[in-house]
Amino acid sequence: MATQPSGLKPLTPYELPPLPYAYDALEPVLDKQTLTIHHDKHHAGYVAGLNKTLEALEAARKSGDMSAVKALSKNLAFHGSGALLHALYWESMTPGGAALKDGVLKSAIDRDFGSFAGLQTHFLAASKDVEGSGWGILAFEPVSGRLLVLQCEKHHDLTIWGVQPLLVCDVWEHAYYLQYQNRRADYVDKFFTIINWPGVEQRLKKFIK
Ligand code: MN3
Repeated sequence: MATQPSGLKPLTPYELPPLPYAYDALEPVLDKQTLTIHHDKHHAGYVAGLNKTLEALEAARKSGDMSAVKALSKNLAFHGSGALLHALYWESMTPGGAALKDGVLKSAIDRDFGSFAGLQTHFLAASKDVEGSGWGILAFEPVSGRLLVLQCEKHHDLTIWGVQPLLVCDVWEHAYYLQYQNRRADYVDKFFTIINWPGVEQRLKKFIK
């Protein structure tokens, strides 16, 4: 497909990003089997669902039959958010964890949560107490320029428009059940020990220099 006169690139389907480390690299916090199924089956499923939904919407526009727009719009939000949050989930972790250093993220955390301990308390509680399946999310809200902890149900409920997620903890049972069974709180506590804080800061720096 030729480049548009405006310079816009032609659209391509969404792709499943490769896991940024080996499947066993997060052991013992997350085992190889959990990561393999989670990335290759669940995350891949959301990417495929997103592409399939976009194709169905295109076909609907072409045919003029928009009778399925409600279901397709729901699928777009669900699979689209699922695909994007999973990509960020892998980036949120690194083998052994990487500590938060002095810098803009630490300063913003101190300003918005009182201290790192304040953020930790809030983030852990929000992640552990999600009703059903969902996510704990640390996000940047660009209108006010503040950090927020959000509690997300499914992949897309309970958000605020325009926020940029910086750090996400998947608390769907598929993220931890093989290893932790019903002990979601144990998984969330362990997740917190392998966060890639310099990576979180890099994402924040796109908004705060
Ligand atoms: Mn998941």
